Amino acid sequence: MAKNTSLYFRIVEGRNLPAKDVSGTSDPYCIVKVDNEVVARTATVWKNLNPFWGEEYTLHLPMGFHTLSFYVMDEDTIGHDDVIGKISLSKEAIAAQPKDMWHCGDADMLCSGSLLCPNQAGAI
Ligand SMILES: [Ca+2]
Repeated sequence: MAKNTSLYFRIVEGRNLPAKDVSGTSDPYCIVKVDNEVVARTATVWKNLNPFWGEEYTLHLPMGFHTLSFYVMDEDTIGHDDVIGKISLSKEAIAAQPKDMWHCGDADMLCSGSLLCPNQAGAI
């Protein structure tokens, strides 16, 4: 059986996001990608530049994954959604430097996470 790594994290909130709509606001949500696969999506907070998501996830990651990426997106009812900010973290970076806040381009995004390996004691 293949070894898996579990990642627990919370996507808490965004702060002072840039406005992407002509109305002077944005409709932010987050997506999470492992390599190029979307594995999680938060709810959209409509017309809010300081959105609170407060969502928790536990992902089962293949041992061979390379990067975990967070995107803050602006949902649009017409046309393509815009990217507000993005951050990519390597497996090594997540293991070595657990952070309370990850900066996403222009956006401050408050997340916390820990990478857990079930075959070892505690977090790696
Ligand atoms: Ca929008």
